[in-house]
Amino acid sequence: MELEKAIEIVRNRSSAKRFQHVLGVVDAAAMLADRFGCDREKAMLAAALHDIAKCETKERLHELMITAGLPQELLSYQVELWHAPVGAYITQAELSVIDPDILTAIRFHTTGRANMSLLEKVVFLADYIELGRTTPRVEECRQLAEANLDQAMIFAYQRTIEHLLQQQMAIHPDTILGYNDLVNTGVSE
Ligand code: DGI
Ligand code: FE
Ligand code: FE
Repeated sequence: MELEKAIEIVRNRSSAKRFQHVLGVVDAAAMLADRFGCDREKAMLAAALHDIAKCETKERLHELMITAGLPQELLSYQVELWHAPVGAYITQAELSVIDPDILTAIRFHTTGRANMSLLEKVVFLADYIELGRTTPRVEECRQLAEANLDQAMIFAYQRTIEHLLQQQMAIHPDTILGYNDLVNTGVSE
């Protein structure tokens, strides 16, 4: 699928604010892809599509989680986690994208997971650091991302997990597994 076409489809399914975020993520993904040797076209396409389901209603997301047979355990977590697997599903079912790298990058863009591919990391981090983000300390994360993808990922995880703890929100196991995997890298048995 062509990037321009994907962007147009997402524009039609998003609020103006969400669409601006998506454009920011596409830019950030291109930059990170070049920097860390990831396929630029794939990174930009996955970034363009990552929040394709974000503006669906909670009811519609819930319905798709069930009818598409997506992981039901997610239904016991915040609705924020549903748009990622639903987005991957819509991308495959409605846009006929079949590239598994792109689909998993969309599917795991919110929680991450253990053993993330380079493309998954690029989309996850681009989502966190895109220039429209005003999250506290995001500038420190952008600095880390200048040189070290994994250190920037760890920083993003630290901030997200801190936030979830502070808000007394559940932490999905994939969030923990993604964080553990990054901090364990390089530690031998
Ligand atoms: O869709 P975006 O807003 O661009 O960003 P996102 O897909 O990373 O979603 C961010 C939201 O997801 C934010 O409110 C925190 C939440 N989140 C991330 N990891 C977890 C989580 N929420 C829960 N409950 N558990 C998690 O592990
Ligand atoms: Fe998202
Ligand atoms: Fe996003």
